[in-house]
Amino acid sequence: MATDLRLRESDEIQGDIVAGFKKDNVTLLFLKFEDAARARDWLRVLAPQIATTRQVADFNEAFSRARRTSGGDDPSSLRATWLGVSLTYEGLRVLSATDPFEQAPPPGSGLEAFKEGSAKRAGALGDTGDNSPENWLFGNGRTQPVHAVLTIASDTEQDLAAAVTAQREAAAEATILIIFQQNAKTLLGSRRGKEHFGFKDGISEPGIRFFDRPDPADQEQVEGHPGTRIVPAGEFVVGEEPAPGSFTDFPAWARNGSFQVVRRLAQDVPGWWSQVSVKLKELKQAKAVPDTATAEWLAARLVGRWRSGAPVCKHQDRDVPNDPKASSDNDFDYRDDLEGLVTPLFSHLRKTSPRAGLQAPDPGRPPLDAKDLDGRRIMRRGAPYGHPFDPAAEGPGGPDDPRGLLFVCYQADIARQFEFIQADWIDQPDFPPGRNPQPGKDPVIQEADDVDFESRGPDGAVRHTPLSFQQFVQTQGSVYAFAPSVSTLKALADGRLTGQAQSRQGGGSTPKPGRAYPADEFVAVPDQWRKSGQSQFWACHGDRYRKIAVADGPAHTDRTVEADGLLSSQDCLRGIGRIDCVLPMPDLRNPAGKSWYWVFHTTGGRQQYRAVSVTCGSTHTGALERPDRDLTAWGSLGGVDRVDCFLPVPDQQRVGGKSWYWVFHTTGGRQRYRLVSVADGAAHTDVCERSDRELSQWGSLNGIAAVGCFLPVPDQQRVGGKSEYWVFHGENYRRISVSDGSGHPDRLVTGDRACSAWTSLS
Ligand code: N7H
Repeated sequence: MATDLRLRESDEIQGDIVAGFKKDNVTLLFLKFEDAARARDWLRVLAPQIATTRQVADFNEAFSRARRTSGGDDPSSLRATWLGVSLTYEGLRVLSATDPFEQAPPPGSGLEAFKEGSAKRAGALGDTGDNSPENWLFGNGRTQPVHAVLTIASDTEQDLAAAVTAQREAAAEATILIIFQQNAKTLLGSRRGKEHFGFKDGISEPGIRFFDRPDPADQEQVEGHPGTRIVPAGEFVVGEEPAPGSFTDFPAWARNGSFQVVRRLAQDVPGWWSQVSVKLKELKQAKAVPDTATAEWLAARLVGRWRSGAPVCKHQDRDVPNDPKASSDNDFDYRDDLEGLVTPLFSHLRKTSPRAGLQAPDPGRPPLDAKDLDGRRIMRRGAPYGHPFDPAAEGPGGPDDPRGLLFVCYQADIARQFEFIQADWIDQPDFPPGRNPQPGKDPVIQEADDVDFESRGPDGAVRHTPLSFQQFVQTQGSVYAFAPSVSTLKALADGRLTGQAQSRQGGGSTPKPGRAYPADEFVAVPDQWRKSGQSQFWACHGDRYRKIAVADGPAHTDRTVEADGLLSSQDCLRGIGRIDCVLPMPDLRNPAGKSWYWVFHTTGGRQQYRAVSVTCGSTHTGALERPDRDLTAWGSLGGVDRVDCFLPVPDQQRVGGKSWYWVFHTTGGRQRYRLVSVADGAAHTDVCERSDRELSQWGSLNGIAAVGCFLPVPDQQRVGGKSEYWVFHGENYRRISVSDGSGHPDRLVTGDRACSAWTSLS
């Protein structure tokens, strides 16, 4: 029977929840809406840009495949920038103009936790004293409420910076305040994959039913990840099969969403390590540890894994830093170490995920099984922030330079999952329960003045050495939010909490599936470029086209000049179901009153192109000049599946008998661009001048999965050495500029807006 992996195909569930962005560079923007209507407009533009599970899962799979074939190196050509958004209870209320809960949420439920927000729950979670909300940088519940958290994640710093700029501009346009910006970044070099105390992180994550491939030999484990249990998807995605005993009475708007906890946890690295040395001395004096024990030895027991990630339960004496299998080993439990003599019961690993081997409080009963803990897992998506500690550094890297963990986790139920782990396990000295002395709190992240270090004395008896730990992790901000499905985001953009978002397509023809409505391509009407202060274009969409005009001037007012006509009504376009793109022949613009074009279209499953001409004058009569040819006849487009659009290089048109173009094409399911030239003359010889680049390398196109088409801003062509274009993608468009000269630097002029802002395209 084929494995059901339907969650991989989801265009509803946001991409960070089950697939995971897994990017080296992350920024979180904490936002406050000042004007509900404008916030909805912002969300309408944002929603189609949100990365879905399908997109992220496909990318991650392609990345892993490329990594394997290159012997373990990261494929630098595969880059992406992802967006995710979550809303607090207040944020949902502002957008929907209603209380998201028709009735008060059940006491003790995750919905109640979400409604109250983290600041109200601080006392119960150990966020007191220095950790208390009054010291927080965001989410303190009093000043500047957070309404939304925007996650921007990218493979490179440059791509991230461009995307953050674009999102900050879009927020400013919608009068949205940025309360706080939190950057995070994977540590580099030998610290890659590690958090600031120096330990490898992100190893033990749950597997998810209908997303992760089960091992054929054991359907309960993820293939290739022994020990990683597959748990019901409802533990993370509302509406999916829940873990037994879970809360299920969620409101309809929560379906396919997930609740998110975001915490800024500052880490005092030198403080924590010097404490480890002090405690080691105490243990040596008490003869509770071997004489050979080092600070690394003790630190590994506090965490449960060595720095490399190797589990202490399998490597008791020393770390194995060059053993990749050990450092990603998740195939263990604690059934043979119920007392915690190898991996202490207070270790961070056993406190946060007791696995099989948790002794039930009732001594007569056998230890709990791993599945008994389903419903208590979290999907961790955090990353370190700040420079790594360098004892010799002043400023960045120095002891006072801020650093820590940007802790992010997803779950269906904040109370049963994150809060339970934090309050009932980490912060509970009596967990695991029923022991005397009690094991104590988690000394890695909490103040733990009551830790019981167990060891076996020379006589074989278990000895107890009390230890007291100060806290070197401080909560500096916390937010509870909800990452809705794409449908709910769209509904919220229309001011509603549920239901299918209204079609934003307006009147006119029904768009064809596949390409974006409203415009597949714009073609400048040959003799109507900047005439009497306006320019005319044919806007092709689906099987139709219409004529529109765009006025010069700052407002660039647009209007429809001629209503829709069918492509098939033009003899020269007969047989074309939809136009993919059109390239005017560079040296045949208006000679003898005719202009020539190559028209690219996908018919019969393959892209082809034909040559047509259009006369100037009032009738603009078209003629077929050369019938269809296969794309393979165009040498510089070798290997391309489908050309989506051409952008003429502004200062390289008919220079030295050649014109240059950036060609945006979709090949292997992904859009990239290459540079080609076309020579003047009957043969129009073409050359590929530069091979493919990823779309993410074009800074001002950041966040766009595929460009639909470009429309030149008529009165901004080569003005002050720059040319401006409207870039249409999906249901949105943005404005960018491209400078003349080497490198052709580009810049985002105006962030995304909905295409519905164009009167002529409705
Ligand atoms: Fe933890 N650390 O460096 O010690 N964490 N954590 N965590 N944590 C884990 O197994 C760390 C925090 C969990 O399934 C590892 O992936 C630090 C909070 C869970 O066996 C390391 C901070 C919460 C696991 C760290 C911090 C959790 C886990 C080993 C704060 C929940 C999986 C790597 C600054 C409320 C356990 C790995 C399992 C693992 C560290 C915070 C939960 C090295 C420094 C607040 C569920």
